[in-house]
Amino acid sequence: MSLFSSVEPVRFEGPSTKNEFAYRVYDKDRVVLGKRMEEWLKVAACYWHSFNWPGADIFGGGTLTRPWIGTPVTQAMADSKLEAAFDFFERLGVPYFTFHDVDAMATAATLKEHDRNLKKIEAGMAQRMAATGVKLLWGTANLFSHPRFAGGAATSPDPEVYAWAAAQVRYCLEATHRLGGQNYVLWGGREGYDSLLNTDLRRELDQYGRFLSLVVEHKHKIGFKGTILIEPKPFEPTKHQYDHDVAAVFAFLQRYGLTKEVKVNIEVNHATLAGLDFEHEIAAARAYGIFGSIDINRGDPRNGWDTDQFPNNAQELAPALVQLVEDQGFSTGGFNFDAKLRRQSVDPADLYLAHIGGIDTISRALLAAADIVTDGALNRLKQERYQGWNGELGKRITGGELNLAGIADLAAEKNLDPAPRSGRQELAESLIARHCRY
Ligand code: XLS
Ligand code: NI
Ligand code: NI
Repeated sequence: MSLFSSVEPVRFEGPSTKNEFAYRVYDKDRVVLGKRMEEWLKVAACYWHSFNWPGADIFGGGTLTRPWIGTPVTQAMADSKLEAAFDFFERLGVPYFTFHDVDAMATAATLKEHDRNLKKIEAGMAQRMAATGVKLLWGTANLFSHPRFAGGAATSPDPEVYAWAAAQVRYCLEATHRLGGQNYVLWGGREGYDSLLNTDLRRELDQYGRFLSLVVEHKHKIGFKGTILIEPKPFEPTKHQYDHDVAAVFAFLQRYGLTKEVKVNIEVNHATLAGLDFEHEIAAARAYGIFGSIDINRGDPRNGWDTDQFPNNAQELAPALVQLVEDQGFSTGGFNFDAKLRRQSVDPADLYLAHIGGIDTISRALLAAADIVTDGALNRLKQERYQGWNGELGKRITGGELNLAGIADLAAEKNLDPAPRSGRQELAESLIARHCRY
C-alpha cells in the first residue's frame, strides 16, 4: 500500500466513458497496421519528475506529498519511493519505466557507497519488475545535480570530476544491463558552458568525445545489447549545451567516429527550446540514421524554459507520428513521459490524470498517422514533388556522371527554363488536420 495504490488499475473504456481514470483511446491490444498499440508506443513513465520532484521551483518549496524525498535519502526512503513508483507504473498499465541512478537510490557520500546503494535499489527494482511485468526502457546517471558537477562532468575542468562521472556511468550502465534495459541515455545536463571566457571549448569536446567512446567500449565489453542514446538540449541548466540539437550531436558523433554506435533521444520541449520543430528533429535524426527514442512532453509557447508539460495536442504530434509509422515503429526506443505536474496538482490522482491524458494524446496521434500513411495522399504529394529526380536529368546529376561544368553546359545547351510548381503546402496541412479525428 502506498500513496498511489488507491486508484484502480487504469483500463481502456473507449471514447464515451465518463470515467476519468480510464483510457479513451489507448487500447494496448488494439492492432494498428499489424502491430499492437502497446508495441507501437512503448510508453514509459519516469521516476524523476513523478517521484523525485517535490513540486519546488526557484521561488518556492515543495507542494506535493512525497515523504520519501529528503536530505539525505535513507534506504528506507528509497524503498518506499520504489514501492510508490511501481504501484503507480503497474496501475497506470504502462510497459516501461526510466530512472536516473540518484533519483532511485539512497544518498551516497563515496563511490563505494554509491555502488552499494545503487545495487540495493536495483535488487528492489528487479523484484518489482518481475512481479509487475514492467520493463526498463532506459537508465541514466545523474551527472548534473551534485555540486561537484557544477562545471560539467565529462567536460569538467577537473579530471577528478571526470573520474567520478565515469564511475557513476559504469555502475549505472551495468545496472541497466542487468535489469534488461533497452537503452542507456546520456543527457549532457552541464556538458556545456556558462561563459566562453573561462572555457576551452576544443578541449572540452575532446574530453566528451573520449568519455563517450569509453562508454561505448564498456557497453561492448559487458555485452549490453541496448542502444546508447544522447539527448540533445540547447541550454538549461548551462547557457550553451554541446548537444544543442540533433545536427550538433551528429557532427559530434562524426568527429569522434561514433555515428554507428550512438543514437539520439529526442525531447519535444528541447526541440522547441532550440527553435526547431519536434518533427524536424525526428526528420534530421532519420536522415542521419541516428533516430533512437523520444521524451514526450511539451513546452509552453510563452515560456522559454523546459516546462515539461504533458502533451495534449494530437494534431501537433501527428507529423512526428507519421514518420514513426513510416519507419514501422521504434527499434529499441519508446515514448518516455519526461513530463511533470504543475505545482498546484497536489493530489496523487493528478499524476494519473496527467499520464492518462498524455497517453491518450499520443494514441490519437498514432491512429491519425496510421490513417495518413494508409491513405497515401501525403506520400504521393511528396513523391510527385520530387518526380523530376527520377527522370534522365535527375539521374545524371545524382549518379555523379556530370561535374559542375557538365551540368552548366547541359543546362545552357538545352536552354532550360524551369517553371515554378506548387509545393502544395496547404493541401499537406489539410491532410494532417483531416485525419486528426480521434
Ligand atoms: C532534462 C532532460 C532529462 C533527461 C534525463 O531536461 O530532459 O530529464 O531526460 O536525464
Ligand atoms: Ni528528457
Ligand atoms: Ni528535458
